[in-house]
Amino acid sequence: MNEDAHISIVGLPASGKTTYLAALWHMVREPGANTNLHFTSLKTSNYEHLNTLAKLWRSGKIQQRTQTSGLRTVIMTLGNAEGREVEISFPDIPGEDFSDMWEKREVDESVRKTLSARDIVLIVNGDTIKLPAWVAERNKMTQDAGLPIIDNEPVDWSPNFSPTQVKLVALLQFLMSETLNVGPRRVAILISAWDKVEGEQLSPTEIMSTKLPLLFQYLQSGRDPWDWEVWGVSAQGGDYEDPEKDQHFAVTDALRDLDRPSDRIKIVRDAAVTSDITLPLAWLMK
Ligand SMILES: Nc1nc2c(ncn2[C@@H]2O[C@H](COP(=O)(O)OP(=O)(O)OP(=O)(O)O)[C@@H](O)[C@H]2O)c(=O)[nH]1
Ligand SMILES: [Mg+2]
Repeated sequence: MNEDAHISIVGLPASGKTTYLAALWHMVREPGANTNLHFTSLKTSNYEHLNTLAKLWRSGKIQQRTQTSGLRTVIMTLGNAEGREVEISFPDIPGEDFSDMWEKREVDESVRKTLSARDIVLIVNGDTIKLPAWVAERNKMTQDAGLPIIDNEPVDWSPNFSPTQVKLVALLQFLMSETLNVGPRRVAILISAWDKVEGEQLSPTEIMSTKLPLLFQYLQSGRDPWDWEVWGVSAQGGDYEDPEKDQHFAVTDALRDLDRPSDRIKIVRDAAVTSDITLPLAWLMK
């Protein structure tokens, strides 16, 4: 195996990492599914854990938050038609560890190892992008709407209040830093929950340039030598129900009614739409 072919999946809390894994695991094993990459072997983790994730995904239930570290890192090997293989790590760390890295400037040994894989999939939840908010702008909107401006108590600033794109750029800069010293790298940016943003009729690149302009400009300027590409990814096809809240959505029913669960998946790159969830991984292998 080409020892360079190693991909890590990273993303902030609730960005969609576990959901992507669940859908990927289902799809690379679904009989008759037509994917660029096929399943070869599991290096770490057990089938039972992955099957539980995929079962939840098929039944239209959201995944539990990834709580603890160190128990269930998944390392999966996928292969392409030319017989090349790639090792993909889904580090078993909650998204908070990625935020902490930036907020506290701390990175523990297992995370460091994960981040040293040359190729990265960075998942960004398109539905929960935290935009920069200006108090003056908010006050003007309130005023324009004819509402009284309420003087709220000042709140102490915390790094956690920062816009999503600030955290992501800091994360990518860290990945390029001398601390890791990996050299030129490739990153596939997946804007997840694409079903929630596709109504805006913008391409994934356009969503990135309008909602995450700092991230877009950082990558486009070539300040750090990233080879990058953006996809819109709907790993669910729509909202799933939270089993803890006893929810029932018509949209989830419609998704469950599809003949093949993989038909829920949508992978968008420019104008091209497919259900092959392995495409961004195949691009990273090129
Ligand atoms: N509508 C929609 N929601 C999605 C999609 N993918 C993920 N989500 C939602 O995004 C939320 C977070 O998904 P997870 O997969 O648990 O995210 P995570 O990155 O593993 O989160 P942590 O483990 O907590 O860091 C859940 O509520 C998902 O249902 C999608 O394709 N469509
Ligand atoms: Mg998770």
